[in-house]
Amino acid sequence: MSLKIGFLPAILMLAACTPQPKAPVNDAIVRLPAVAGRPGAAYFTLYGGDKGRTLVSVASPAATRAAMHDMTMSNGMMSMAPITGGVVVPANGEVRFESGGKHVMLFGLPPSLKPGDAVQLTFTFASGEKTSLDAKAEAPGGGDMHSH
Ligand SMILES: [Cu+2]
Repeated sequence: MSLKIGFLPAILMLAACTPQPKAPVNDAIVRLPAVAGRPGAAYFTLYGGDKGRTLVSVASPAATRAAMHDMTMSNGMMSMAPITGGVVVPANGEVRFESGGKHVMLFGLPPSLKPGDAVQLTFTFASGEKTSLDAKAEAPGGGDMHSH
């Protein structure tokens, strides 16, 4: 009669063992600039896979230039600095690029880009691995602390 109760924990354990996505990058979006001519920002999640990965650069054919930045707190002020030496993603770990943290600045995006458009991003890793994907352009929103 109470036999079925035993199945539930087994199912929960299976769910917790879901393997990491095979793709090194997921959930990519490009936040369009609020004012044409200002840089946009790309946000995404990096996955380390079995061995870990180090992201060394991100580029986009839609932008004249792309740069990885990180936000840091110093003396109570948020400031932005270029990321040098790559972003290390530990094996089976993940690193998120998100508003208020790490981000990729995209300079020189065409003013014709609108929300819903696809923006190609190419990620290069220290191993030589390269991957490209289409990030979805999103409308400018609050919460971006870019002062470029
Ligand atoms: Cu920036």
